Amino acid sequence: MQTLRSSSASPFGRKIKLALSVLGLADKVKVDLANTLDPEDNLRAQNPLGKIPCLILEDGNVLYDSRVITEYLDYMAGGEKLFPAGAERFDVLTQQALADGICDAAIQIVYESRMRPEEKRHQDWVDYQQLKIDRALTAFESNPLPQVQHNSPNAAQIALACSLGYLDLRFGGEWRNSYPKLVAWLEDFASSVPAFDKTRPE
Ligand SMILES: N[C@@H](CCC(=O)N[C@@H](CS)C(=O)NCC(=O)O)C(=O)O
Repeated sequence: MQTLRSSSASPFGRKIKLALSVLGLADKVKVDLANTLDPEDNLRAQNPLGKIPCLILEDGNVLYDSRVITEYLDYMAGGEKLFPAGAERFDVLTQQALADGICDAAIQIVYESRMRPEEKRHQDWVDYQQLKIDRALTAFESNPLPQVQHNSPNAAQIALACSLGYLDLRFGGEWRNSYPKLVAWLEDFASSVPAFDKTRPE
């Protein structure tokens, strides 16, 4: 049995849970909750960066980060399920990077208030990160990803759904006021991919 180190709220971990579900691999992996802030958690021995998700294989080898794990799961499922073949693959990889970048920036904003005492917080830095999110959402709004057919999203669609879900979780879904096409896209994603609702953070 393989082990996924993750948390309930991690959007990057959620990507892996979705990938496992749509690829039919969920019963091959158990989830072991990780606490990234706890120095006693052996996560830091598994991934020196101390980040989740990471996947512990049966032979003890450890894979991280979420993009590497996604590639690995696609390989385990026979390939070309989450990434298309040929030149199109690079479009999906780039869209995946843009979608993940939304979460990278959102997490910086969350950590600014979680990790720093109030007097050390830097609003310019928060604004700088927020603009990354705004530009990425604008790009997806004006050039929407295709809708998902029959529970078979690609890696970029999974990443975008998880990033939007994280914005809902941490920022009260404020993005919904400005990006109507993305709101409709996410609704459609949720109805095509049952694991999206099942992996909603508590
Ligand atoms: N690029 C990484 C990002 C992972 C990431 O930032 N994970 C967060 C939780 S969602 C984390 O582990 N944060 C703890 C830390 O940065 O120390 C991936 O795609 O897996």
